[in-house]
Amino acid sequence: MVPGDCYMCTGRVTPGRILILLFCFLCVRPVLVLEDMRRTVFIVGTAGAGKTVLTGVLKERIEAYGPSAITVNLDPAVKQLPYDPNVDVRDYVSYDDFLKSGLGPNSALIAAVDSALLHVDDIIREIDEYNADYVIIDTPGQMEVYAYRVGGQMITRALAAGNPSLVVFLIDALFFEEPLSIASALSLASSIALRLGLPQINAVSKADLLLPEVVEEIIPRLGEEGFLEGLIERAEGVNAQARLMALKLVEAIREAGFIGGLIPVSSLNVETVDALYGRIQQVLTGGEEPSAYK
Ligand SMILES: Nc1nc2c(ncn2[C@@H]2O[C@H](COP(=O)(O)OP(=O)(O)O)[C@@H](O)[C@H]2O)c(=O)[nH]1
Ligand SMILES: [Mg+2]
Repeated sequence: MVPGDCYMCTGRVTPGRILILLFCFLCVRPVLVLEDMRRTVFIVGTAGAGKTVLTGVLKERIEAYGPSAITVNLDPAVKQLPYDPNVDVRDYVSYDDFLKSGLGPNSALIAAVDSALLHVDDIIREIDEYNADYVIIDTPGQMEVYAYRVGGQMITRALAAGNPSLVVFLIDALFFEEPLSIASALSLASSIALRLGLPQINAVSKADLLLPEVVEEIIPRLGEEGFLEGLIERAEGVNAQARLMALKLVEAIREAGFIGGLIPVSSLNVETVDALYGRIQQVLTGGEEPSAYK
């Protein structure tokens, strides 16, 4: 029996798996057994984009399909959460203590997020103990404090190390009110991809607030060469300099392959969250069936 013929030890190597050398008890030869490992999903986006609400809903939807999922709150300043986090940065750092020490709200937040880095080993140990299939990470409300500071970048690297990870970047539905805002949202999304250096799914959050034509005609066509450019060229009330800048920006983002593939998500509509989960599976398993767990 040649390796691969045996039904016990046939398997493909995918990024979502680790390899363990064992002996197959049927064909009695060393084989690689494929074992699923945890997958980490960072939810990132501008303040108020819906990260926290989506974190809780995504966990529920993943579990509805069978895999186990845990949530990690990385926002030291949040007062109330709509989900019960399995791991909570507030157990390690106190935003209020930084405020009491005399720092202003922004400086206290920066200090709290940066000092979370000192506890990243404890956070990882807690995550490990759950042995969950999915780890969903809710990042601080103000994206710049997390994604654009070295502390947040290092925390991301530490939490992503050794397991398939991706970023879900939430573009608030508000950006879809006019074409120049869409261009600026896409540039924000690409700058996050540069900062965090992980595979990224760009989602338009609060999709329930989008006009039907945005969901049906604009979002699906953004990947088409010239489509967003046409919207920008026809946009009213825009000065020539801003229009030119938006067009140049779109050209650069398109060349970088970063336009298109946006997925509309509403935490109020489980079908859209399921579609996001399907996309997450696709990206993390290197193109396997999105519905592998169904
Ligand atoms: N309409 C609508 N509102 C949402 C949705 N997701 C979140 N929100 C609201 O947007 C606000 C900010 O949400 P939150 O998750 O705290 O945003 P975060 O700052 O990105 O964590 C809250 O008032 C939520 O109730 C959504 O899918 N649709
Ligand atoms: Mg939040």
